[in-house]
Amino acid sequence: MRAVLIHLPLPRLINPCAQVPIGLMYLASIIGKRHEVAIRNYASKLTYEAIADLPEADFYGITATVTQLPQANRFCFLIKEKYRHAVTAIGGPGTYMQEFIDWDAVDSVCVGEGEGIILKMLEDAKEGRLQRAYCGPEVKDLDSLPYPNRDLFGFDMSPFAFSGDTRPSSTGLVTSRGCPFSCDFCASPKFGIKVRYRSPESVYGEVKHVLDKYGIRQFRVIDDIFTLNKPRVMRICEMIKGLGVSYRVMCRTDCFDEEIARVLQGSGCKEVEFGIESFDDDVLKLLNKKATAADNMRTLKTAHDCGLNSRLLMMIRTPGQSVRTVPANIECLQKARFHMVACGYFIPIPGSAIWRDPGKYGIEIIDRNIEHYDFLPYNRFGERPRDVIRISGRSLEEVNKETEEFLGYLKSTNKMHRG
Ligand code: B12
Repeated sequence: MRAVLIHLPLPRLINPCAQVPIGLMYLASIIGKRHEVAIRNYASKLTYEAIADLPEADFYGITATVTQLPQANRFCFLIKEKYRHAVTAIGGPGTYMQEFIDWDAVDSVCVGEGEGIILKMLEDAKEGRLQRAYCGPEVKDLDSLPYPNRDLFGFDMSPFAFSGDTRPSSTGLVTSRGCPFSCDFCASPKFGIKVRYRSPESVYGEVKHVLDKYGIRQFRVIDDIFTLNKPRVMRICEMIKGLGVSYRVMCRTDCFDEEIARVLQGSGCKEVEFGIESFDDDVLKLLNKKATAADNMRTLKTAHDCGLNSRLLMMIRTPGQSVRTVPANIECLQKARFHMVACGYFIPIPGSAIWRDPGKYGIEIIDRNIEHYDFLPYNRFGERPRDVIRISGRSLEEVNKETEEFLGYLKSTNKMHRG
């Protein structure tokens, strides 16, 4: 079988090549043992360019988040237009919402992790008995997986260079999978919260392999919460600290302390992305974030004092936003020490608790067409996302005004990251 795995065009992103899909690289390692496999990175291509480039194959696998599903549907349709006998499949976090799949264009979906099921899908496709949906079992022992295939894809731009250095000089690294928290704005609880860890030895082995084989020294650790298990993080940092690598991680502000910060910094970590969301405790509580504004402030100070840059991930227009929210956010940001802030529009992610029961969160979903859902306040075309929710008791005008005020403030800090 010849399989082609596809990373879709991301035409709205300003830096479409900032991150590569490591899930596809894992799948390529598995498929490559038995079949021919290629990965196509169309992140910075337009759809017609991607289709023109697409080689002939027996099986096309696309990775998609939920908001990419309409685009993935259309892409499958275009694949079938070009190669009439092509088999198309979609995987990734989007597949939990199968009501958005266009079954005229998509032959199959994989829900869950692909490594344990992809060979069966290919086998079934070969025998002409492909099922509509497959359930990919959770990989229990992450150390048993081969390293993601980096030969077929290449590298990301530097995780620290949003000022225009787009040279491919870094790679993603997954050291754990899953998240034990259940924030009500996230769909992850729907697709499994069981956390699994790789051993520090296995992580060290992959970092060393990337260094030795490719000479790449920059990493973007894409675990949901890298710092979740403190002893393990300490051990990983201890092991990699002599390797001369630099890296960025993601975590929560209530899973962080000074000891972790010092060890991260000493082992080459340059930047931590914190899921701040808001500095308004009413908002954090309603979103079931668990962390508080005080956690946010304390942790930003700790990171700064320990020599780590902080990248803040925030949301505006969330359920619970009141007249106090934007002033509270601005006041805290004025006091906090941070390096960069990325602020997204809240959207009710299909599958999340808020999507299922918006009334409980004091909002009305006024548009359930996910083609209109966009997180980015600044995309490549300078457009603002559409209004898709209404906060009870608040007019769209006042919320839009607050949004402009907040985005205007962020812009004035010169620390705003724009996608
Ligand atoms: C890197 C990343 C990106 C990168 C690359 C995306 C990609 N396709 O990999 C970029 C920057 C492009 C990106 C963008 C977005 N992202 Co993102 N991203 C991530 C992140 C941090 C890591 C993804 C990853 O590599 N995971 C590790 C690998 C091993 O897992 P995986 O990708 O899920 O792949 C496995 C399975 O899903 C499956 N699988 C995946 N694809 C396929 C394909 C086939 C054919 C098969 C059989 C199986 C299969 O097998 C893989 C191996 O087990 C995740 C969070 C996370 N920790 O997963 C969020 C995440 C995927 N992103 C998310 C979101 C919301 C977005 C955006 C919509 C946000 C935005 N601001 O617009 C955009 C979408 C693009 C757009 N707007 O145009 C959500 C998705 C939620 C959802 N319900 O869909 C996540 C889960 C974060 C979160 N919890 O909110 N993202």
